[in-house]
Amino acid sequence: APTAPNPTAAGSGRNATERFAQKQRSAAEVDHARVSAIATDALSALHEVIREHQVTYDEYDALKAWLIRVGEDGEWPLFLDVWIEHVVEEVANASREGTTGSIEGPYYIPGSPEFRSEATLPMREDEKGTPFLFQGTVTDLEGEPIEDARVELWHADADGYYSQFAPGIPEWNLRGTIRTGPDGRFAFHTVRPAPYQIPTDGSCGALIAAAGWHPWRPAHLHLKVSAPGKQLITTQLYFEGGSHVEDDVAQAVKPELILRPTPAASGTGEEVTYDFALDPA
Ligand code: MBD
Ligand code: FE
Repeated sequence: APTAPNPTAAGSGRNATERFAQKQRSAAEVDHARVSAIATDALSALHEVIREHQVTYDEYDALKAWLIRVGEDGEWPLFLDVWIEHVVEEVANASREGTTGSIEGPYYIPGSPEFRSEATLPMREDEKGTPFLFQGTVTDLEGEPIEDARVELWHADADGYYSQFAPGIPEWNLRGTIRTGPDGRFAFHTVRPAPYQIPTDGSCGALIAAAGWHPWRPAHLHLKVSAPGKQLITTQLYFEGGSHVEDDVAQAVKPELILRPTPAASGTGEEVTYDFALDPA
């Protein structure tokens, strides 16, 4: 069973590591030539950095200690998704014509509560944050609406915490799945998330502090959108003018992914429309 969530780096890190281990299927067949080519080039790149910067034994030992600590903190999913995943995503989605993708990050949980067409995300009675209506249409590349598309949405709360990775938050808080109706439309009633801060008390936080970087991701929505016969797209959406939209620590912001919400027609909070176009499978 997953460890009880806890706000420390080791707490959320351990949960992310356990979640990843659960979703990871048994290893695929090994292509020795490809492993050799990639591993050789990765190691050569690192050797070149050592020469370029004249890395010392003290620095080499600091690296060893830090790598050991990343594992102890369970922060490998966080480290990889913050500093590496954006390039994997760039390569994976280079030839798509539909909606732009972005990284998944470490806090996705499959199987969130399902709704049809329009729903309020599971949230606490006194959930903090600006009420926010996020709606749109799922289409194919020709703009034809897709019925029964799945739109999965998960995001941090107004304090920047994710359910199942921080303590005291109901299990499916701010996580939900909508199946589109015949018109391809979906509408989520939620609240605006806060920016996300990488835990400062763990190994990733230690790297950030030692390098003099900042630990922030801009406020964001995470999405997975899919339909039969179409490619699933994983992406994120951001808010125009929000802090760190220009300098996301995870380098996962793209111009097409920035929302411009307006005051809601209902008179409470804000709303925005964003449409998704799915590539054929
Ligand atoms: C997040 O919320 C996130 O989306 C990513 C990519 C990395 C760390 C925290
Ligand atoms: Fe996130």
